[in-house]
Amino acid sequence: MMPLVMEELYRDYTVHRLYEPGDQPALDAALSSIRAVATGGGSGLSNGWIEKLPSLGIIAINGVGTDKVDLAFARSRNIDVTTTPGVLTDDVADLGIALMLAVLRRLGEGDRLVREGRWAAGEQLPLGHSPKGKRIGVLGLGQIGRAFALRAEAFGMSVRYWNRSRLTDVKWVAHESPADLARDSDVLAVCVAASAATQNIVDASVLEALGRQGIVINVARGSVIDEDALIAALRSGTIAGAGLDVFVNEPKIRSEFYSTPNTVLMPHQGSATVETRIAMGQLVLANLAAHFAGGKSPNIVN
Ligand code: 8YV
Repeated sequence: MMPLVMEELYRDYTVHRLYEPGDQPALDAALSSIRAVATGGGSGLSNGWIEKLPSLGIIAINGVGTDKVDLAFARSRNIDVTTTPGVLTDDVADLGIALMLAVLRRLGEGDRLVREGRWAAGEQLPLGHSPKGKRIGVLGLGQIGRAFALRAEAFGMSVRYWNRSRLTDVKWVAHESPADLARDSDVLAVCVAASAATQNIVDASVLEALGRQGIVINVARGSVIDEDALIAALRSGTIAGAGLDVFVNEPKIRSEFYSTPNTVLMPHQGSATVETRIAMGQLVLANLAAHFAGGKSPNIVN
C-alpha cells in the first residue's frame, strides 16, 4: 500500500506487518488480539490464518478480487470482507488496452530490437497489426470488462461478450459460451472474476476456437486460463500472441512464459498507479474506520 495510506494506518492503529522480518515476534504475540487484516487482492488471507485470529472482525482487501479469501468461511465466523470497487476499473482496463496494443504493434520486440543494436545493424521489425476493424470478445462483462469494451470501440473495434448472467443493459452481442465468443473474436479480453466456477474457463478448446490470428489479453487472474494450454497454444501457433498481467503462481510464474513467442508480460500492474493506489487505500481506510466505529463498512462483499 502507498506510504500515505500506511502512515494513516500507523497513526490510527497498532499495525503488525506479516512480511516485516523483525516484526514476527510481536506479530506472534499479538495474534489473539488482531481485529482487522488489510491485504492485497492477489494475497488474500487463507483459512489457516483466519483460524489463528480469534478476534478478527474484518478483512479489508486492497483490491476487488476476492478469490483468495473464503467468503463463506469468513462469514461463518462473523468476519466482514471488504473490497475497493470502482476506483481501479479504468486503470485495469487501460492496462488491458496497453497490453493489446503492445502485442498487436510488437512493442516488446521493437524495444528489444532497438536496445540490442539490431535495428542499427539493419534488422527490421516484422509488421504489426491494426486494432481497427478487428473483433474484440470480452470474457466477463463486469465493470472492468465494460470499460475495456468502451475503450476498444474507440480504437475502431467491434465488441461482443460472454457473461455468466444475461445482461439487458448493453448493446453488444452476447455469446452462449466462451468458445463461441472466442470463435467470433480476434482479441479475447479476459476480465472475468476468478472463482471455482471460472477456473480454467479459457482452456485448450477456447484457444483453438480463437485461432491462429487470435490474441489473448488477461487482466483478471491467472487461474481463469489453463496455463498449460496457453503455453502450448503460443508455442505451436494455435494462437498468435498474448498480453498477460496475471499468472497462476505470482511472482514465481511458469518459466516457460519467459520464452513464449509474441507475448508481453507484466508483473500484475493493473491497478498500479499512484492515483488509483491512493484511492484504493482510502477505501481500505474507510472500510476499517466504519468497522471500528461500530457501523457497517461501505464495501462488504460477504
Ligand atoms: C492489486 C488486484 O494488484 O484488485 C485486485 O484484485 O489484484 C489488484 O488491484 C492488488 O489487490 C494489490 O494489493
